[in-house]
Amino acid sequence: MEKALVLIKPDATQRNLTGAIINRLEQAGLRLVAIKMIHLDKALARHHYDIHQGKPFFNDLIDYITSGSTVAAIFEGEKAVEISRKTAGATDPAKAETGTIRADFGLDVQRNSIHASDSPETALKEIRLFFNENEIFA
Ligand code: 3AN
Repeated sequence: MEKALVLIKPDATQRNLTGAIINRLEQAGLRLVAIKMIHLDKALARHHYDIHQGKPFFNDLIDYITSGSTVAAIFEGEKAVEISRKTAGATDPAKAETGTIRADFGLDVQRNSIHASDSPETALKEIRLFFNENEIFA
């Protein structure tokens, strides 16, 4: 069964949207198999967003994602990656389809409420970064 890593970002945890976001992913047919609330440190944030190193928004992105609490979760299901990204919507909330998490809850391209793994391979790497084996339920 495929797994996807989801991060409910500080803009969403601060606005009490954690439950609503989890609910949308569950309603999309995915099953929650791991969850924790953390405060990312800069090293973990830089590692997670490694592919954006050198981009103009990188430092702001690191400051933002380390600015408050984040909920890290793993959702499982057939096509979990595709379904979680579809439920999340486009990166820019202004361009995201109505009814998606980012369209409904996102504030701007940085504070877009959710991260969802972009491929099954990335998901495995991201899951290893945020979770130990014994924190993941079958
Ligand atoms: P997605 O999360 O939709 O896969 P990515 O991987 O392109 O999007 O971007 C990762 C994160 O970097 C985004 N969720 C957003 O917070 C931030 N980001 C991407 N593009 C921009 C941008 N042009 N300006 C500011 N932040 C950005």
